[in-house]
Amino acid sequence: MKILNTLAHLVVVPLTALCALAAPSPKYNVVFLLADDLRPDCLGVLGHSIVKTPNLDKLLANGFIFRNAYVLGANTGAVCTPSRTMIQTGQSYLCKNSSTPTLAQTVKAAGFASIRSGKSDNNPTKMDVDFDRHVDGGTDAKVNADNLIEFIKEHAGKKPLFLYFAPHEPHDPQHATEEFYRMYKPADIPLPVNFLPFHPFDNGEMRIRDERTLPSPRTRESVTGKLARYYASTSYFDQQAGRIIDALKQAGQFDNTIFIVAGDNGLSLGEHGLLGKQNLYEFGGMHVPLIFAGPGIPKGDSQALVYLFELYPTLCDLAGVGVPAGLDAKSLAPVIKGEQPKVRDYLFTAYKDCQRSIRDDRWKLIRYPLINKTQLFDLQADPHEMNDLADKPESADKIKELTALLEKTRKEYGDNAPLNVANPTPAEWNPSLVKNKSKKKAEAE
Ligand SMILES: [Ca+2]
Repeated sequence: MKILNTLAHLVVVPLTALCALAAPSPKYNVVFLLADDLRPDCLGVLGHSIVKTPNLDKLLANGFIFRNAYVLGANTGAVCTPSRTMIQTGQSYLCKNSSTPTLAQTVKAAGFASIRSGKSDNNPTKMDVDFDRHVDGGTDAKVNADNLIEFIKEHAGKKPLFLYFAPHEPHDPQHATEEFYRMYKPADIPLPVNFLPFHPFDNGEMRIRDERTLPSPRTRESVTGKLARYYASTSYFDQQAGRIIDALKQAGQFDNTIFIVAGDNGLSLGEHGLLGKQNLYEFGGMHVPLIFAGPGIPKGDSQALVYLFELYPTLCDLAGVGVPAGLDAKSLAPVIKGEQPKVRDYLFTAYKDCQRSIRDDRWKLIRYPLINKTQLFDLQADPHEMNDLADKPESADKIKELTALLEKTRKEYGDNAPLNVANPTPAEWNPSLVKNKSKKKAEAE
């Protein structure tokens, strides 16, 4: 009997190992908490001095923070759409052909019981059908959290869980409950250090919806009022995330869960006189929070340049289900595990055909082809981008170097928008120009 058992052991182990190689099953649950338009610093755990996010702060206290995470770009003012599509595909939005599996398909093939509940507008909803359950719509994070909590109760312990929480908060019109609105008084909220009443030149997107959610020129009252609502809505997001965390604890699943907390795009709230996500400043459309926490993830704080959509291969890596081949996105697991400091030397971002940017660890160049304008910032000395060095004679070599890198990179990504156009328009811009143009348009209509 002893010999037989030994032989059986010898036979069984290799077969199990082969099965594991063919279709690795998840080692952990994965919970993806995606806020809508969450700014890159807007959680207590990230050092924000005003916003209150106690549930996420506790969850992420020993998490791994990526300080320099960005959306690659957008071909539409609704930056949510390409961003969420890139999360689902792991491919750049400039990529023309993709035969690689979506995140939902990978999750399904790995054997997770999966659900997504969240906003359906500006979201690649067709890709959500591959989750076991997708409950779209709603403008209240509580409803989305309820859907996930019900799913946890049904499936916990039976299969590994993949939960994708994607509510509308804190996107405008900012939604919260009274307890959170009361927490933030506009008079107590400072203006951004780089606040301006209006943006000093035409970046190609001065009249879009987001820029018109407050009157222009901006005032202290209007901007701090919007910030108060934004913080209230972020705290409400936190409360609902806390309910999901509690449900996992009650189901005995918390310690076995990898959490990813992120925003789908950034947002200007008075910085440079801007309000939306249609610009490439650090507090603009592309810079987002990205934090991982859970088993096997050390506490960390990284300056590595990464893309948001890299969360797709990263979660596959961390959960042990294998990373699909052929993705533009790279797994960040080697950075998280301390095996390498970075996955990219520089980072490219794009907005429609009017803005392009490239940055490295220190320097950032933004190019506005349609008005033939370039900005250069030293992000180490000037993280709020208040001191444009482009016109300084000593910047010439750096501008030449970064422009060449930008040109090379945009071609690598298959980006067809040139860095120079034949007939650039005047850069001049001020709020009265918008009013006059709006009036003319209204008269024409
Ligand atoms: Ca968004």
